[in-house]
Amino acid sequence: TRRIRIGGAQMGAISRSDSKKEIVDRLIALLRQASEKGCELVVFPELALSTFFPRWYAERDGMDGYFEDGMPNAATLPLFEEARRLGIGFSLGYAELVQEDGRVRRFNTTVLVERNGEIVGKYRKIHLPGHAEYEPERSHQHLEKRYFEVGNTGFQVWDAFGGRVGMAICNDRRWVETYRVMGLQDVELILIGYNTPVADSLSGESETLRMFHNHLTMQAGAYQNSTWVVGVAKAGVEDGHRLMGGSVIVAPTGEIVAQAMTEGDELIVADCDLDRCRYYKSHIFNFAAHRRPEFYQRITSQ
Ligand code: CDT
Repeated sequence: TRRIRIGGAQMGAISRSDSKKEIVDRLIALLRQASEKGCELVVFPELALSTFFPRWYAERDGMDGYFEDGMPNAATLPLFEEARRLGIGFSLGYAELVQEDGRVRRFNTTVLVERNGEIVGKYRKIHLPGHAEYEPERSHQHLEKRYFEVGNTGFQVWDAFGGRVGMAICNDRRWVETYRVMGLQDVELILIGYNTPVADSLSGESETLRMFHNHLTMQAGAYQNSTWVVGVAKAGVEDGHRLMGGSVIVAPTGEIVAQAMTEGDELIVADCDLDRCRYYKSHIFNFAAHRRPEFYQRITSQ
């Protein structure tokens, strides 16, 4: 078997006034807890180094203070060094500011760091939810389309941690294509961080229904592609705005094997045998034998 013990490091709220040092110290505390529990890989949330700033309207460059212009940088180096010392890998979501193609670009990004401290993968969020301009009819703004560009990395899969590892970010988890594009690359473990408001002022959906959708999408993605999925929240009340918890580790059967119970900093742990992906990949979801892509053209042509 290829068993890897994984920690999902759910974070509680980060408020606007929290310093980068305070935030990184919390990440390091979760990392040490994971190390004590024998984890080899820790999954941190989306935008784990700041409050969920897209809830506020400002100039497009007005949130640049929340962005990282290098990874690791001075603020996050202690996390990278501690992880290497402990021999634990991790994935970390953050707002990325980069000079690329001769201009400043901003992405909602996550990196995959191996146990030796090296960054082995980078993913930039593709499905950006919300809107680009202030919308007065909403009680909660969600301005990701204002502050981020659509990611340009595609959905890649890396050989890491003894398996095939992919990443996605928050709203990506609701889209079947996210999982299938990685499934077609034989993915065995998908790492997802999220920041999801408990309330949607337009739909009026209940908290229970929104949590159901959170789990439904990750469980279906795991089962239909025969892969482990680790979904980790930044949760709790950030400057008066409540984000859902419900972080989970999902087996290739679609079953939840670990789940967070709080909306604070909380580590969930599971032993994930990557060989458990094999059964469905070679039977009911044997893509080579059973897929009919000649009937799927609409998916990429429109
Ligand atoms: N961060 C993120 O992508 N959140 C979205 C909220 C959508 S409501 C506009 C999500 O899909 O969870």
